[in-house]
Amino acid sequence: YERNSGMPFKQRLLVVANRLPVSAVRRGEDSWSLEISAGGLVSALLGVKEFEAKWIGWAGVNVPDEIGQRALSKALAEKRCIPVFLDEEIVHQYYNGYCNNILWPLFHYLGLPQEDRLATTRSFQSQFDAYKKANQMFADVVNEHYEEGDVVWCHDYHLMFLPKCLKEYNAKMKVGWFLHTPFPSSEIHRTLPSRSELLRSVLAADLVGFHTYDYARHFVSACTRILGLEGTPEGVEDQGKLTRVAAFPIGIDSERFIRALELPKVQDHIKELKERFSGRKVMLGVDRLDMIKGIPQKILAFEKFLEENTSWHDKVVLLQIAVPTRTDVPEYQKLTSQVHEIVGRINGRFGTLTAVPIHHLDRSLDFHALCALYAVTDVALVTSLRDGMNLVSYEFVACQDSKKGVLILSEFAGAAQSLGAGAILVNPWNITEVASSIGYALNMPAEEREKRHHHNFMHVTTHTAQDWAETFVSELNDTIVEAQLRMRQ
Ligand code: ADQ
Repeated sequence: YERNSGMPFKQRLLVVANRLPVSAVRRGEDSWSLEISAGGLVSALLGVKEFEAKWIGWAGVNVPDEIGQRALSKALAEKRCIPVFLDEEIVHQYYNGYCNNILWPLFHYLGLPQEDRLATTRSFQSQFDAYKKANQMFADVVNEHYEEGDVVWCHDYHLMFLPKCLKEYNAKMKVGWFLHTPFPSSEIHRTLPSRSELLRSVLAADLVGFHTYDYARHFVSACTRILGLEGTPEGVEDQGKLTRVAAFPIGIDSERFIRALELPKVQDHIKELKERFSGRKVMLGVDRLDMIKGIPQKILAFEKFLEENTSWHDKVVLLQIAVPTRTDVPEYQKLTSQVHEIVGRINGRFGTLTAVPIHHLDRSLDFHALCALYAVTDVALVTSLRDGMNLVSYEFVACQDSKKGVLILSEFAGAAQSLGAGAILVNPWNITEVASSIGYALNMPAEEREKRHHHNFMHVTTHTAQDWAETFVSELNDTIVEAQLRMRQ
């Protein structure tokens, strides 16, 4: 590490997230091939020069044998990653069960699972036990690799129990926790059977961060109403111990997108797309195929727009790119068929022999193709029913500096709080309102488009992912210093 190499000292940062930022494929008994998957968090931390970051998380594969585990750990070490090995049963109960079937829908206001309520209630406790067990396994690995002075940054709803486990190992460990989803109103959180235990575990952290002030406020209210603790302007206080709670809105590595647009490969894609859709305005949706993204509602609003605006029929196309996720879960399979059915109906109704109004792709696009799509888009449609932030809206803005397209954005995405002045904000449940916003966006005069775009572009390029990570970690360091000063007083 830097501290032994004579180079300037860099603080070590242990980033703990459910998934490591790599995909691992086993090639033989003791050989693995790894590919870095550049999500938002990875690019945020790649840009942070002040810290020496290491990742701790699950590699996404079951490795039951010791030879395989040793080989994978060795290969991952070269990418500064440390694996947590989870067996299939734990993954089923902790990840598929408690995280994705209970916390994810609840935090997005979709409630606890409705179907087979009694079975859910019965399996709830075993899933929560597995959740705690998995979090303890993460804590064991963190503790094994921790060195005094390290900052430990825990991420997301998968690891709400982790701060408590870490502090039990070492009360002096600097622990921060950040939630990437919304934190719901305390009235929603209180329906969760394990509501108090989870809140108390998170409160063991020194700093707790959310994308928006609303989420932070909901969290503080949950602690005051459910746990009876005191909320202060800084956070939550429990018997003299303060947990700092604050908003840290994430951003993107905007430079990476802006630079990509100059690449010949991306320029070629742009040219092809422009030819393909010449004479038509392009509308774009890019989402994981998840209930929270409001894809059926978006497509129904587009249908209403077509119904009411016959003159636009062959002059506009909606490209909806939806990456399938959690494909083994019945609700997600149902959503896929529902979206296919609606798209088929609308294309049947409004298509001609030569053109269809909606191109729906069930797949992920590579980074360069995605940048090109963002660049040729006239109107982006982000209609999440709830979304912690929504980085697609930021990526679209970053790629639009020549076109100055319009962003239609759900008021229930965290991004509405930062891009609200430039975007057209909509209630995604109100299909009539979204349909008329589509019309407004398509007809918007150039001057208004430029003004709106300028506002958003300034925000996206000055509130980057790197700023986000640096602000969180330096706030965590300050929080610890302030706590030490308070103790001495
Ligand atoms: P997500 O729910 O995954 O993230 P989002 O913030 O939009 O949502 O990020 C998705 C990422 O995946 C973007 O970088 C986007 O480019 C990429 N992506 C999406 N669809 C794609 C496709 N079809 N092809 C290629 N790439 C695609 C969670 C929370 C969000 C929060 C982030 C970060 O749900 O609210 O903003 O974490 O905190």
